[in-house]
Amino acid sequence: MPPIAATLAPVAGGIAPTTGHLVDVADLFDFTHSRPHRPEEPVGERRRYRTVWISDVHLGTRGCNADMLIDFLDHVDSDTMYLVGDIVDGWQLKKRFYWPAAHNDVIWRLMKRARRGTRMIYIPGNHDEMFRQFAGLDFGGIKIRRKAVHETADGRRLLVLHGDEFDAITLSHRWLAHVGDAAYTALMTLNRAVSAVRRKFGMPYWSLSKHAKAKVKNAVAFISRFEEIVAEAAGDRGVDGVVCGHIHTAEIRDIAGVAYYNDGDWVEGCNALVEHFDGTMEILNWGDEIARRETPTVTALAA
Ligand SMILES: [Mn+2]
Repeated sequence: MPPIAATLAPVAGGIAPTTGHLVDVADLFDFTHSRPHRPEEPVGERRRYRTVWISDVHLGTRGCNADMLIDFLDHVDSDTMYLVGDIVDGWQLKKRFYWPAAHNDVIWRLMKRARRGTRMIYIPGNHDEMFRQFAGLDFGGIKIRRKAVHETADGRRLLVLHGDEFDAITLSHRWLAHVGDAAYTALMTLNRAVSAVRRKFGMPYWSLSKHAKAKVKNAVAFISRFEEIVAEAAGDRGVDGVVCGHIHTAEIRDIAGVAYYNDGDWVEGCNALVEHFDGTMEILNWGDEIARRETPTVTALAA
């Protein structure tokens, strides 16, 4: 597998033909002439927001719910979009190369968005830290930054960052982060098995890991400690709030006068954080949205 940075070099010869399930990384960065493997869904009018934040997509891992994210991107549009880190999982890709066509399709849609005129800001996280070296640069219309300050429609200033900056404080030992990572990967495998069985029986998407995590006292303590530390750091910088990802737990919470927002993830929750045109913030749960769309209404049943 070539190092990720090597794939940034422009590729001569256009689109590499795709064979089988995995695709050539080469055609990842040629978006001018390429088409997605799954065509964009022709939705009449995309739902529009002022701002959308997503993070922790973990492309390059089996845990990534790329199909649900593709569905989200085909139904939702915004003036500004922040990619708040861990979009590509370089850690996992280094161990084992995994890149199905759907993962290319996600990147294709993000690049397309930038070309359509959406203001795109990408803040790499710890799993895609190899892109941090490009902070300050623009890449296909996507601005790569270490952090950003977003001004809401109602005039509040929000610090936007991934959140791994606080691992040193929230996790007393660095190796714990790696043990946590291994345990997490194992849990995700189990999560996929449960999801597959549920799909077979026509049951809606339900995250085992999300529910397991909520039941574990330590995880709950870790999450609230993380939220408090991030909010406190944002307060010290004089902003009104903070938007982050990293812990895969979507949340909107006031912490001592600082607005804490976490946009969740696309491994367990399939969440996005959105800002309406009046500055109101909301967490979207895309699994619920799909279920609602696919459930026949009472009137349709009566007809
Ligand atoms: Mn992270």
